[in-house]
Amino acid sequence: MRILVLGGDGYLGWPTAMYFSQLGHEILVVDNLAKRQWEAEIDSIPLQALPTLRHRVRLWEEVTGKEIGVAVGDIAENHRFVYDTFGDFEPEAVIHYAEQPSAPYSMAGRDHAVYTQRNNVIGNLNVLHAMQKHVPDAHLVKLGTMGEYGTPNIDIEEGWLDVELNGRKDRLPFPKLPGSFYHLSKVHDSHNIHFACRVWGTRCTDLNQGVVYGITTDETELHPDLHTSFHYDAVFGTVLNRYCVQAVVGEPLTVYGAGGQRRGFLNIRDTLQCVRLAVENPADKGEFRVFNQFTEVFSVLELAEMVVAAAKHLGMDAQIAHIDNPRVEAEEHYYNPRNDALLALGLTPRLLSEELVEDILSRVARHADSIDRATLLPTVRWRHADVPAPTR
Ligand code: NAD
Ligand code: USQ
Repeated sequence: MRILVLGGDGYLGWPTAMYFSQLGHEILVVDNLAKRQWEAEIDSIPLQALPTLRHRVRLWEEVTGKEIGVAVGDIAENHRFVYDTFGDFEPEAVIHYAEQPSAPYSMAGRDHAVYTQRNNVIGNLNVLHAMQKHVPDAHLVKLGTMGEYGTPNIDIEEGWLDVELNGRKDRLPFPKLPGSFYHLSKVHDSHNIHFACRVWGTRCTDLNQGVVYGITTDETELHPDLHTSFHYDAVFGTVLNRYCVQAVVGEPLTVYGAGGQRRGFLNIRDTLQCVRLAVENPADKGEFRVFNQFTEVFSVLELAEMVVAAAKHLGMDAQIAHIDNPRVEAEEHYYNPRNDALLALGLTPRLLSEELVEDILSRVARHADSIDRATLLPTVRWRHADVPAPTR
C-alpha cells in the first residue's frame, strides 16, 4: 500500500514509518519538524540526540535497502502543501500523528492553548479536505487519545454510547470530559472527522490511544542512529518514561498528588501493532470507527511502585515522592474503559511487568550521563490554588 505517515519525525511517527516500510509498503513521511522547535523553546532535549530526518531516511536505505520518502511542510498552515502531497502521492492509508501532543504545553498560557488547537484542529481539517478532493476512498487512521473521555463515573465504551431517554433509543458519541486544551483539540478533531464521514463518506479509524511508554522497536534496533525521540522532561515526557529516567539518575519518582489517577497504557511496540491492525482492516466507506488503544490500566502510583521494584533488580535505590499536583484532575476515581475491538482484530499485548527491566530501564540507563535533571520537575500549572479540585 501507499501509506502517508503524518508526523513521521516524531516519537511514534518515525518507528511507524520504519515498521511499515519493513513490511514492504511504500511510505511517504510528512513533518514540519516543529517538535524540534518546541524542544528548543522549552529547553528540552531527548534522551539521545536526534539525527536529522533526512539522515535517518538515508541510513534506513543503507541498512535495509528500502526507501522512505520525505516531504517537509506544515499541514496546518500550508493547505496547498497538503493538497499537493495528497494529489501527488495518492495514499491508500493516512496515519495521522502530526499534532502538538503535550497537555502541559497546551496549558502554558493563552498562546500555547491557541497554538495547540490551531495546529491540531486546522491540520486535521486540511487532511480531511485533501482526502475528500484527491483520495476519497483512502482510510484515515487518526491518533486520538483516551484522555478525550476523561474519567467519568461509568464504564467507557469504544466511542459510542447506547442511550435510552423518555422511551426512545439512540447510539450517540460517548460524552467527553477532557482534561487539557490539548486533549480538547482531539475531541474537536473527532467531531470534525465524524462529520466528514457522515457528509462525504470518509472512512476513518479514530484510535483513542492511552499513554505510550518504551524506547525501542525492532526497527530502532537495526542501527544506533535509527532510535526515536524519547522525552523525559515535565512537558513532553510521559509518566512512565519519566519515572524510568528519574530512577536511573537517582531522583525521586514524581507522583502527582495522591497517585490514584488511573490511565490506559501501552508499549510503543504495541502502538505499531495496533496501527497495523487498523490499516489492514480498514473502516467502511462513511464509517467513523473508534478503537480504544491501550493494553493495561494502572494508577500512576502503582506504576511508580513497579518502577521502584524493577530498579532494585538493577541495583538502583529508587524512591517515590508525592509532589503537589500541577494539574486539575481527580486523584481517586472509577476507571473501566473497554479495549475489545483491537483485541478482536488480533492484538497480542506486551505486558509492562515483562518489559520494564530489560526493554526500558536498562536501555535508559545506558544514557544516564546525558540526562538533564533540571527538566524533571513540572513548571506548568493548570489553575490557581483557590479553585476547588474536581471529583472526576
Ligand atoms: P511527537 O511530538 O513526537 O510527534 C508529532 C510529530 O508531528 C512531530 O515530529 C511534529 O514535528 C509533527 N507535527 C506537529 N504539527 C505538525 C504540523 N502542523 N505539520 C506537520 N508536522 C507536524 O508526538 P508523539 O508522542 O509521537 O505523538 C504522535 C501522535 O500520537 C500525536 O497526535 C499525539 O497526540 C498522539 N498520542 C501520543 C501518545 C503518547 O503517549 N506519545 C498517546 C496518545 C496519543
Ligand atoms: N503524572 C504523574 N507524574 C509525572 C507525570 C505525569 O503523576 O511525572 C500523571 C499525570 O498527572 C496524569 C498521568 O500521569 O494523571 C498521565 O500523564 P502523562 O503526562 O503521562 O500523559 P498525558 O498528559 O495524559 O498525555 C500523554 C501524551 C498525549 C496522549 C495521552 C494519552 O503526552 O499525547 O494523548 O498521554 S491519555 O493520557 O490516555 O489521554
